Amino acid sequence: MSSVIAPETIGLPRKPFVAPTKRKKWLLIQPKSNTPLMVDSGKVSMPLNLMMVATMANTHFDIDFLDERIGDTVPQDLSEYDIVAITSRTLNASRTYAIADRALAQGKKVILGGVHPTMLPEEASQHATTVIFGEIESIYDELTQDIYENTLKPVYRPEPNAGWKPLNEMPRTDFRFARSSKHARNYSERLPLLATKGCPVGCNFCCTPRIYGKTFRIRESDQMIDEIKAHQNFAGKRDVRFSFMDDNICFKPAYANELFNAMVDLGVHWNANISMNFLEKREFVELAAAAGCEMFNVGFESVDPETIKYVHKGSNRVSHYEDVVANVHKQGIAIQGYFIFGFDTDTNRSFQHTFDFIMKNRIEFPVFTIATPFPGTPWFEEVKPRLTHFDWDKYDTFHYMYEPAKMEREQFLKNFIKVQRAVYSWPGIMKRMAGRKFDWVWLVNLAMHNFTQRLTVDMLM
Ligand code: B12
Ligand code: SF4
Repeated sequence: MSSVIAPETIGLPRKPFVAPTKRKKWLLIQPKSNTPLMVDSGKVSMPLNLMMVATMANTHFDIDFLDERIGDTVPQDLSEYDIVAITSRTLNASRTYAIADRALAQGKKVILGGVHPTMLPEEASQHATTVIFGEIESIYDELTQDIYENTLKPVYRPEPNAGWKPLNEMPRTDFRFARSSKHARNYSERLPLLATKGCPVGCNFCCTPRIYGKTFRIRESDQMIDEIKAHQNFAGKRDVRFSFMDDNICFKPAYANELFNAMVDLGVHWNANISMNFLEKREFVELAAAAGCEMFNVGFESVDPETIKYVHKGSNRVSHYEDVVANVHKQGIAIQGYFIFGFDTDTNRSFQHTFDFIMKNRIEFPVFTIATPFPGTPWFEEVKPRLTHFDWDKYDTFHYMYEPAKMEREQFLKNFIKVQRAVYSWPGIMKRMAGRKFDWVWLVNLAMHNFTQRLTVDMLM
């Protein structure tokens, strides 16, 4: 489990702080979530965020890395560690806190980071020595010095004037941390990559603008190509599959053009999150296809213009949806389309409209979620008085949160199940996937068929 990698091997910049020769030891943990629904099931992707933390921290600390989602176990006895550091989203916050409390009880220093501690630092502080706001790279030097000098502060956050660290200055992620687990075969073969960070669109339900504001940072395309080639060398083949972890890969179209142009002859395949307004340009989608794009992850969110307005999603124009889909499909690129139900503007008819849109436009991989107000977002504050629970295990976007203004609970949940069963019924799959050769997108549909046919109202409560 232990993976001590010399900093020189990963080409880090000069260190401003020289740690004592006896290095302290971190246990870095990716906790599983307690939700019974399918968020952590099947093959999960390697946690890029935690690998980035490990890569950074390994310059001054020894690191043990474990991922509960793939079957690694957190030891009961933590005596060999100085620091227990855990990443957390809302859906695994309660599991995070349980591990953190155990570590604190054993006298360990506990560092919590990730989206949930960033959005709720006061809550997280009750289970931690230190909470990190946003990414570790931007506060790493100060944090390291304070750990060795035993002067840890309760919260680390970059000075507003200092800003976030340029992505180009961040070390290249070392994947040996995740690969060193004896359960590493449970990771998806699709490797995570990061080209850009941030998304200034400003949807009111999204955490990204609350953390990174209006910033949008890019990594130079040369760095990206080097990293992709290093993965190809490691795999011993050209056709490596990647998932971009970017919030919105195309926010600067000139950069996306440069990157995709540089990727054209690499022979890799990938998918990425993207705002649909960028998919309106035929040449851009053609270039993405030539660069190996096999799927775009698109947040349609709703087919109702009123709902799009309600969530402040200025990048979506419902009247353009069909053209965008046609443009993407023309290049042989599949669409993972996200659809959210349960906003106050939604009605029971929203389900039928969404079903009709998906079937007519043959969206290959529709994902349906229940509108979930994540703490720290403006929308959370708006609906807070109506929320039926603050059970973080159920903040997985598949659980009932509050009664939408125009729908009663029972009917809403029944419709939420019905639309999924219909889209993933055998006839629904055959119609949407007609003409597509058998590939991994078919396999996803078969898995979704099994999942959706098992769904019951009780599971969503
Ligand atoms: C890519 C992505 C995914 C990928 C994740 C792949 C993976 N291996 O992690 C996929 C598609 C699988 C996914 C799934 C889901 N996602 Co998602 N996802 C993202 C996205 C767009 C980027 C995350 C990312 O990897 N960024 C790049 C990394 C390098 O940056 P980072 O995560 O910020 O990590 C840095 C810091 O946070 C910090 N840090 C992180 N951990 C720690 C720990 C310590 C100790 C320290 C010191 C620092 C530290 O340092 C890191 C390195 O710089 C975010 C949006 C966002 N900006 O966070 C949403 C986001 C995280 N997802 C979200 C949601 C809701 C989901 C799903 C529930 C959706 C669904 N219905 O299926 C599932 C949950 C899956 C799960 N079990 O966690 C929400 C979470 C909200 C919340 N409060 O929890 C986000 C914030 C989007 C939103 N709506 O606001 N997601
Ligand atoms: S477009 Fe996507 S990433 Fe950007 S603010 Fe909206 S939901 Fe978040």
